Amino acid sequence: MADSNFIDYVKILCRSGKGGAGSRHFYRAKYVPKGGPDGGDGGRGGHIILKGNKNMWTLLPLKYRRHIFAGNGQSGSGGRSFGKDGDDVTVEVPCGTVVFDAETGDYLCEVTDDGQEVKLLKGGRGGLGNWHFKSATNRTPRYAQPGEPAIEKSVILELKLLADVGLVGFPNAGKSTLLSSLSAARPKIADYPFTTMEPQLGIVSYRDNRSFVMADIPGIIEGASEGKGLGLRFLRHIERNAVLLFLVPADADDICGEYEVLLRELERFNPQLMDKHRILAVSKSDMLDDELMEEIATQLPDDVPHLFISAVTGYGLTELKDLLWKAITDDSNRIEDMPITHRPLDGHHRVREEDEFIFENASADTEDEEELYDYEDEEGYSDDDYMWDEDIDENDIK
Ligand SMILES: Nc1nc2c(ncn2[C@@H]2O[C@H](COP(=O)(O)OP(=O)(O)OP(=O)(O)O)[C@@H](O)[C@H]2O)c(=O)[nH]1
Ligand SMILES: [Mg+2]
Repeated sequence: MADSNFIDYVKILCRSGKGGAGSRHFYRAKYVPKGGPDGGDGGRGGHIILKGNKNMWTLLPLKYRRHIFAGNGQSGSGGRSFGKDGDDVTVEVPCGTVVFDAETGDYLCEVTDDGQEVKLLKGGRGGLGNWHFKSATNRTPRYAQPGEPAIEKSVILELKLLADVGLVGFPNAGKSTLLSSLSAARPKIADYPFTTMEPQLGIVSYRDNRSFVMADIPGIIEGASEGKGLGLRFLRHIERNAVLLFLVPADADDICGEYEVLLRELERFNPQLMDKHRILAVSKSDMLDDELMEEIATQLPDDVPHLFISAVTGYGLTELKDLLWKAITDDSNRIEDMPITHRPLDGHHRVREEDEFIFENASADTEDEEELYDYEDEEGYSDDDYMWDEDIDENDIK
C-alpha cells in the first residue's frame, strides 16, 4: 500500500505569514523643521488558503509537501509607505477534503465544491505606523505597532470521496466486478478476499447522456469497527454518498445475516449512515435458477428494496441502474440535505503509519525513558562503561 497512488490522508505543518511591523519615522527635509511622524503601516502576512479542484482525485500532490509556509508581511517605512503584504499560499485539494487539527483531532473545515476557497490560517495583521498615533497632546509619537504573529498549526487532511453510490459488501462479494461492468473503471478482480485495497471510483453512464459516480471500497468484515480486516478506515468514503448499494453474493450461507452484519458495522462507524437510502443487490445471481431466486426473495428483509444481479452475464443491471438513478435523483436523498457531522479524529485514527513521530510519543513507556538516560559523553563513553569500571573496583576491594 505504501507505493499506492491513492492518498486519502496527509499531515502537514502550516504556517501563515506574520504581519510586518509599523514604521516609527519622522519626516525630515531641508527647511522643514519638525516634519512630524510619517511611519507607514506594515503589510499583512500571507494566508493559507485551500481551494477545491474537481480534477484532483487524491491528496498525492501533498504527500511530499510536509510544510506549507506563507510569506511574511514587510515592515512599513517613512513617507507613510506601506509594507508589502506577504504572499498567500493557495493549496489545491480534491473536492471532499476535510481538515482536522492534528494535535486535538478537532474538525476545522472542509472543501466540497470546485473553486471553493477556505481560509485555513489567517495571516497576521500588519502593525500601524507612528503617524496614526499623533495627537494634540503627543505630536511626536515614538512608537508604532508590531505586526501580529504568524499562526502555526499541524493539520490532517482527509479525503472523503464524493460519489453518488457507495458499494458496501463483504470481500469477494463482486463489488469490483460490478463497477467494472457498469463503468470504464478497471479495478483488480480476483477470487481472493481483499483484492481491492483502496477505494476506486467509476462513472456509470445512464440513459440520455446522464451519468453518476459509483465508489467501490474495500470489503468489510464482521468486527471491522474493532479494526479487523482493513478496518473501517475506508468507510468514510461512503459517508457522503447519496445511496448505499449493499452487495451480498448469491452463494452466501445466510444472505439476510450478512446484510445485518454489514449494517451493524456501518452503524458502529457512524450512526448517520443509517439515514442513507439503501438498496440490497444479490450478486452472482447467474448461479441461481428461478426457483432458488424466489425462495431467497422470501427470506430477504422487507425494509430495503432488493434485486438480483449478475455482473458477469449482465442480468438485472439495467433495473439496478434505474433503481439507483431514481434513488439518487430523489430529493429526499440529496447529499446537501443530509449534512454529515465530521467527528473529531480520536487518538487511534491519528496514530497512523505515516506519522512516525506521533506513534513514538504515543508509545513512550518506561523502557523508552530509560533509553533517554543512556547517553554518551564527549569521549564516547556511555553510562554502561562507567558502571563496568565501578564493578571492577568493587571486586578488587573484596
Ligand atoms: N459467477 C459470478 N462470479 C462473479 C460475479 N461477480 C464477481 N464474481 C467473481 O467473484 C470473485 C470476487 O470478485 P471481486 O469483484 O474481486 O470481489 P470484491 O467484492 O471486489 O472483493 P474484494 O475486493 O476482495 O473486497 C471473482 O472471482 C469474480 O470473478 C458474478 O456476477 N457471477
Ligand atoms: Mg474488489
